[in-house]
Amino acid sequence: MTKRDLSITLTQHILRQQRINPEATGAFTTLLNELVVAAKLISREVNKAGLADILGGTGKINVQGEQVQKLDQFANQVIIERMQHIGQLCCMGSEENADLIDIPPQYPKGDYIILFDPLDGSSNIDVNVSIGTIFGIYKKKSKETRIDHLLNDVLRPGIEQVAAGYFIYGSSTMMVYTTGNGTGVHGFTLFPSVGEFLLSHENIRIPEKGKMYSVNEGNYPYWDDRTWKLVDYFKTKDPNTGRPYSSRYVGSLVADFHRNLLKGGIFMYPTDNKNPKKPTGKLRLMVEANPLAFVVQEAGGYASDGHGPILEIEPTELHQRVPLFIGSKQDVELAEAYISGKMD
Ligand code: FDP
Repeated sequence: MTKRDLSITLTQHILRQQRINPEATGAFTTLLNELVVAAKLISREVNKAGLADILGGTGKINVQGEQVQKLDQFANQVIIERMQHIGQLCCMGSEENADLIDIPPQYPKGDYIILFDPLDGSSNIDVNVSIGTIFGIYKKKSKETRIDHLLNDVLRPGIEQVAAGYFIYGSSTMMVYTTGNGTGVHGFTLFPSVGEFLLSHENIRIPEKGKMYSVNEGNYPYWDDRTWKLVDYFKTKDPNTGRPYSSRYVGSLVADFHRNLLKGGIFMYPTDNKNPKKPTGKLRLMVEANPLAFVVQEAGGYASDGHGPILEIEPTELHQRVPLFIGSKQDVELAEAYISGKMD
């Protein structure tokens, strides 16, 4: 991270990036700007959680089999409603919706696709712990416009994203995003009194190697031998390699990821056998792993499923789950070596 220049607003920054790209039409700028408006509305609601009747569950179960919180539902609705009318999207995909979301016929369609997790870390909403919104943006390849023909345009490796990032609703609200291709990862902090995101973290670089590991160790009995060895490695004393690492686990992916991005470290959600018939990771490839993998790669880090880059996985379904190892490059490469058996 280099300098703090609080005079640059997010909108100015997006416009500057647009000017660098001679093919840019402004469509993408419109898209990001509208997403920012949605996030400001979510941030406002998150900030008054506890005062307004917005805490707790809706009583519904989502496509992931999880309790839908009121704020989850609010965030999902706000993003869909704000984004559907801008004329730049051909469809959307949300963690909360089983199928792709169509653009209503009264609005024009465009070439972009946005996939998002409206409110990540829902189990932390009621206890005032940081939560976030994660997004990845793709450009349609085909000429299809009908929703039932667009799945192939959506099920693409994360490396094909044209932008990705997240909003974190924490001690302050921040947006971190990248458009890839060496443009860098930039962070903006929402100044509530001005209502603007201002550039606070320009060109974020993740340290090559960290001092912290983040994993839910309550899952220890459900892991395999290689995962045990990996986690034990981080806990073993060896001053030459800076071990033991410190443990930090918020249980909100965005919060754990954001800390590690700024300070260095590794976040892990390995495969577990809680469902012995189908051992799997918990996190979603399209709306969680891919966007954060795109960000971390641009910041000099790495994301792996334990066998290879997250960004190269060919998805087969919208709500596919993956094991995730993400953060400082050296730490994630080491995790990959353990999980793929190179250290056996
Ligand atoms: P949550 O279930 O609270 O929405 O994406 C799901 C997620 O949170 C991540 O934000 C978080 O990192 C992880 O699950 C926490 O899962 P565990 O409670 O199993 O550790």
